[in-house]
Amino acid sequence: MSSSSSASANGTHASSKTAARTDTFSGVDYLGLDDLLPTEHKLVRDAMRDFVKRSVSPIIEDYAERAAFPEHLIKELGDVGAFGPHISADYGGGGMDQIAYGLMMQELERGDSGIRSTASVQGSLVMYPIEQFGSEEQKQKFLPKLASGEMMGCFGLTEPDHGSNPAGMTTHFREDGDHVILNGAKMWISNAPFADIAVVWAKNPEGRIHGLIVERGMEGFSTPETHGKWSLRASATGELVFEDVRVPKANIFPGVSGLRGPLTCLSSARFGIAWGAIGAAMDCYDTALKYSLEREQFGKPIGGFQLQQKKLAEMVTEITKAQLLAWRVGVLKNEGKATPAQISMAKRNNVAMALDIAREARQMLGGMGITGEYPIMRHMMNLESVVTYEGTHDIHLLITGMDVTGINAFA
Ligand code: TGC
Ligand code: FAD
Repeated sequence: MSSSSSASANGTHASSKTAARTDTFSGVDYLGLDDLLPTEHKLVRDAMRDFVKRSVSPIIEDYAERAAFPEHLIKELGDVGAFGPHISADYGGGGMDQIAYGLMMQELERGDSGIRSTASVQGSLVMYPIEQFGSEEQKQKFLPKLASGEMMGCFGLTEPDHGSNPAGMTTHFREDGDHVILNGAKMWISNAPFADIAVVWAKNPEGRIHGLIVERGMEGFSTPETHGKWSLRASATGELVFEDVRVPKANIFPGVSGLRGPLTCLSSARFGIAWGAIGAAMDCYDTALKYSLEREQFGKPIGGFQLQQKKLAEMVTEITKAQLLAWRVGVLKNEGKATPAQISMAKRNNVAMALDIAREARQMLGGMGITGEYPIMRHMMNLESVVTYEGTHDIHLLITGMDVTGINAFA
């Protein structure tokens, strides 16, 4: 159970400093979906679950309270294969399929959405575009180090005035011999404060979007940290500021231009989030279920009251539906058939499902639910970012709406 080793459901109170949790999570599989997974998927999933129990659960509440990113986890994340499991083994990636990737994101987000963010940005938004659109030289130079965690990356698409509508971006570059000169700013960028490289999307003088790899240390490039977040507190977020940054032309992706480039990366990351959100939901459900069997009021466990059972029954039902949705999109993605709109549906549904479950589970713990003795409030706050980034809940609804009607309702 995801409860504190120093607190029980019967009458103890939150300590002033959050104690390390004893994490006894063992999965949520109401419909026997494990039968759909081959042994290698289960091994990958269980290895990541062990990593989370060993290295994330004991420390994460403390880091979230202090709004600090646990940088010491980077090496271990690399060692357990969390960076680019779906990237070719030729370049240091895991060479695994999409369902293996999804299961890894599920387990990481069961630990914390911020840790999953770090891994999914690295794998889907930095390594993936380099693999898909980069030159052979870029692949050789960056991918093996990104896979091991020796080098960390971030992804700059969003700007202060262009979030849901990245096509309006104003970050731009002009040619200067064998370099380009980059100007502009990105904001809300996960991993920016410590990243060694940034995959940046910017317009050329003709207004066409291109992807560039900007390296820390290039003159005029800075990454100020964003403070004051009540969500994703254990993840480092920042800006990317470009003031006449000279970027070698060799750092531009030769293989793509236009908004299709960044949106292709987002399809990969959104798929991972559809799985990740299940992890957060499972942790909230598991915590609430166990608490409801221990906590007594009116002379019996609160899990014996119909209103509490309704919450638990609905939670496990919604988790099961989300698992099926993620699994099916994973099968389609492995076959190269998943459409961006299908991925949008899975991201939107599963994150909303997790947020609803976090809110219900929080209530089931009464006052204890607002403390860091249990993981639910942290998941709930994290999910407010997850429901916003990688396309907001409403943007994904509009993507589904456009897909079924053929009519664009964005503008
Ligand atoms: P639109 O005209 O629809 O499309 C432009 C071109 O892109 C293609 N395309 C896609 N390709 C691959 N995957 C997708 N999901 C795609 N969606 C569209 C499309 O076929 C077209 O190609 P081409 O070759 O014909 O040019 O573009 P639009 O300007 O109308 O925009 C559509 C809209 C609103 C859906 C899109 O802009 C959008 O998705 N907006 C949301 C922005 C967003 O998600 N930002 C995320 C920033 S990164 C982030 O949040 C990381 S958080 C990481 C973490 O911490 O985990
Ligand atoms: P806006 O686009 O201003 O939207 C505000 C509201 O208006 C939303 O509710 C939206 O749904 C609604 N809206 C907008 N357009 C329409 C429309 N046409 N019809 C109906 N409603 C509409 N970005 C990156 O590039 N890289 C990152 O690593 C990254 N990490 C992030 C980490 C965190 C913690 C957060 C919070 C964000 C991150 N983002 C990142 C940015 C994220 O992708 C954007 O916040 C998101 O795309 C929404 O953009 P916005 O915040 O500018 O909101």
